[in-house]
Amino acid sequence: MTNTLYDALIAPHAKSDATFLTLDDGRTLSFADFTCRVAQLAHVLHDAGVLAGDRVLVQAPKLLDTIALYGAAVQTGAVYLPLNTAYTQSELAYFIEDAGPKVVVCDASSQAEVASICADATTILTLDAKGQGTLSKQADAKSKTFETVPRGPEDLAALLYTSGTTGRSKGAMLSHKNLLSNAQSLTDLWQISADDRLIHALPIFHTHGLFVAMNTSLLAGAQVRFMTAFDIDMIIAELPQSTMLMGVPTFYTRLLGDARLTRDLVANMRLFVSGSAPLLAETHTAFEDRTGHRILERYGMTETNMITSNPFDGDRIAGTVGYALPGTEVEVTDNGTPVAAGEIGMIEVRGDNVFQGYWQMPEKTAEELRDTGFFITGDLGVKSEDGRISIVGREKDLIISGGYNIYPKEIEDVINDIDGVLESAVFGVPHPDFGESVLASVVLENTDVTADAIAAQVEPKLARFKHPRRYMITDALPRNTMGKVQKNVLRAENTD
Ligand code: MLC
Ligand code: AMP
Repeated sequence: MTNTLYDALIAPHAKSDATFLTLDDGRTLSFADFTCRVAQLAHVLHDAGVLAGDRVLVQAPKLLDTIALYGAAVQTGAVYLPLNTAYTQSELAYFIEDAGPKVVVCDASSQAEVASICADATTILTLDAKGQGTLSKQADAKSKTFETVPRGPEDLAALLYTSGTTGRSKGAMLSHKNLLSNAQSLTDLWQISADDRLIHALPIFHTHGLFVAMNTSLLAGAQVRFMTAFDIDMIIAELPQSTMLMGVPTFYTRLLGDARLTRDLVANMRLFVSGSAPLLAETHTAFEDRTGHRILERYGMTETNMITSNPFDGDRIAGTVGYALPGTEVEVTDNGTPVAAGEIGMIEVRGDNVFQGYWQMPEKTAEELRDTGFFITGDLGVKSEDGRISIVGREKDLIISGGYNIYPKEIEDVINDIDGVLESAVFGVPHPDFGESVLASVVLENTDVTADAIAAQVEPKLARFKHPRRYMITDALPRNTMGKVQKNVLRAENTD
């Protein structure tokens, strides 16, 4: 019996004593230890009645059991659904209602609220920041072997929610083949091997930290220094004995802001990868000047996994995201028709990496995924004569702050619902640490609602990183002759 992802990522290492994970407290786990923990957690899921295709929703801190639970979900044939720990209870309620999970893993403080939302057949398990809770406790008592549930390449392995320009989050359905094919391409291209040691400081509820970082490490049998959160002191301490770092641009601007980052410190490193948001050319250049390393920038999306990468051997050009990954086609189009080299168009992508559609949203899927298999990314780009892609803008109204995607529409909907608010426009402005940050311009009805009162009503509804840093009360929003709000005017008139 086969299980596409489990057989490729976990089973081959089941008897390996080689170190896999090193945790913040200094504990190390071999690949064999990890496989045993995955099996124990798989028993917990199985005993909760999880069957192939059932969703396992996880809002938990970045811990050994959280990443082992990903493996356990794969081993039981379930669909892993990780969520940002910053999401509020009202955001969490939406995901539970939409995905209908069989198991929810959350902090004990959310348990009662989660229970009030879930269907009766859902099992709720807890996991707190110290690794304590019913999930771990139950797992400790289980057998360290589990009979893997068969799953094929087309079966779903994960459901990752991504907000949309219409305001409602959409669950991107990712199959075993989507994830494995991308991990294989990246591992080959970046020459990841059992000799590598990756500094892992990204969250594991998004594509970058979960799939790009963990799937490639598992596939290659590489070591992972698994950090609970981004911590500049820890990263500086780990650089001398590591070989790879994967980060969002904020990682690199923060490292550059630290005088301890020197050529000597990174003498053992062989690869720095950046993605999830645009890396400024000046960051790329400053990093090379300081360390001698040219950061390798790649481009991806939740729906498509990784799409392009700068070459490992060859020119890593600042301000470009490189070439289509092997097995992935990238076109730059005008309404689906490829434009000439050097012309701006919509980036579209096709390949085994492209998702299966949005969970229970066939009309949204049809809008973004063409019958030909090409996915319309919403990013605007240019392709050079030799196929190198540069991203030049976004057609979608999206703010990327520290690598987190923030859709203005979602925030505008919450602000517009407040009594006394007529309308609002949420937009991004440049920010030195996060790349972009969020501001809101608000028009009131005939009332004297204050900016503070608006902030107080937004806060419980949306995760902290989405909160506008400032609310500007204004008489009217700037509009063009078609009546469309001109966010470029708002961006030009305001700074963080
Ligand atoms: C934290 N805060 C943010 C923020 N991160 N605000 C805006 N944008 C962000 N990204 C706020 C917190 O709410 C808090 O607010 C304060 O900053 C400090 O929180 P923190 O947790 O201590 O922050 P820090 O550890 O410094 O986090 C910054 C960060 C983190 C850059 C390390 O945001 C991060 O890990 N980003 C990576 C996101 C990621 O993995 N993206 C990949 C998506 S996949 P206050 O006010 O309470 O103090 C994808 C596809 C692809 O895009 O191509 O990869
Ligand atoms: P997400 O929906 O969280 O998966 O974010 C995907 C979006 O992040 C893409 O559509 C791009 O807009 C953006 N993105 C990812 N990588 C890069 C990059 N290297 N440069 C610019 N934008 C990027």
